[in-house]
Order: sequence, then C-alpha cells, then structure tokens
Amino acid sequence: MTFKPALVVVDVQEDFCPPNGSLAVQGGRDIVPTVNELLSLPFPVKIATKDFHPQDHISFASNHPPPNNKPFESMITITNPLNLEETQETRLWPDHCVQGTKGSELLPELDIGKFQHIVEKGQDRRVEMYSAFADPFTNPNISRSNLAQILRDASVTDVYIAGLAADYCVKFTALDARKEGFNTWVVGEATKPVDASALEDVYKEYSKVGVTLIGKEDEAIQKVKAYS
Ligand code: VGL
Ligand code: ZN
Repeated sequence: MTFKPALVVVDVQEDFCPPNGSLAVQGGRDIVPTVNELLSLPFPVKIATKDFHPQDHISFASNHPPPNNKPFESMITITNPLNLEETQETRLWPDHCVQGTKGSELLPELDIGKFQHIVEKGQDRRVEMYSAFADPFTNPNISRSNLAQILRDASVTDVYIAGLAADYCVKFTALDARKEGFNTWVVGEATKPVDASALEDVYKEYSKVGVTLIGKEDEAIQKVKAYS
C-alpha cells in the first residue's frame, strides 16, 4: 500500500485577506500559522496555487454592464466558448488577483520557500476557474493547469488541501482532486469561507463524493508526520 502525500495551499493571496484585500475573507490571514505548521511536516510535495486573472476577466463585476454587475451579488451565465450548449451560472466579484498587482501576491508571512511549485490559474478571461485543476466546463474543457501533471509525475496518492476560500477555490479544488483519483483531505482549520452559511452544504458534498474533512491533529495528519 503506497502512500505519498502532497500539500496543496490554495490561493493564500493578499486580495483574499484583510486588511487590504479587495475580496477579503474574514479571518483569511489567521490561517497562516496553521498553514505554516502543515508546511513544516514532511510532505514530499508542497504546492501553492494562485488565482491569477487578467484585468478583463469575466468574473469581475467591473467588466459587465449595469444593473446586473454588483460584486458579491450578481450572477451571470457563462457559455462555453467552444460549445454554446454548455453554460454555467456564476457569481461576479470585485476585481481581484490581477496579474502583476500587489493583491495577487502570496502572503509574505507564508513560508513560501517550502513550495516546490506555484500553480497559477484563472488566466483565461473567458471562463471562471475556482478549481486549481481546470475550469468547470467539460464538453470540452477550456483551461487546465499543470497541477494534475505535477501530482502524477511525483506519484502522489493523497492530496491535502488548505487555503482560501473554503466555499469556492478550496471546495472545487478538493472535488477535482477526488475526481482525478487522489485520496483527498481538507484541513478544516486551515481554511476560511467567503460565506460561513455555505459550509454545511460544502461538507455534505464532500462526504457524498469521498473527500474527507479533517482536523490538523487527525490520524491522516499523523500519517504524514510518520512519512519518510
Ligand atoms: C476565489 C472567488 C473568486 C477563491 C477566487 O480563491 O476562493 N473566490 N476567485
Ligand atoms: Zn478569482
């Protein structure tokens, strides 16, 4: 029985955190000590992801005409640019994580030197991409990162996920990790949500598809501590 764990730290970026983030998640910065603890464990693979949008990204409310362009509120329909039959309802956001801006940077208090890979996502202006693996379209898929390839090349069996936000990018990264065939663990106290009332449903979905929510002292973490 092989076990090779990877830690994936999702989108721990300035724009998702107080005090200056445009899409600040309450308490977003407070997860850093826990994330750094995880980074100190002997995970053989450690990856950070970054939301990394062009200024004209489709998820920015500022790129849509009124009245349906209220950040955090308005929903739009995105059509698969390669298949007009496939659509997605998605939320609009304030401008965030624009390539080259301060807001797109990883928090400096993160132990950034421990990451072997930084995976950027959300660069295609035409699609929303919460998952660090791929955009949500399937028929066909429009944009894929190199995350699955990195994990496969390293023969990873188990993916441990921390970061922001629990109800968006962490959620969809975890669901895709499971779909890609990895044993998938989300470290609850190393995440924070945009909307805390959404978490119950997120956790239900996890149990339905076989993603496991864990605490930082749970058996699945003890197994990483014993990894060599
Ligand atoms: C995210 C909203 C928009 C996230 C990214 O990282 O959870 N949320 N873009
Ligand atoms: Zn985004």
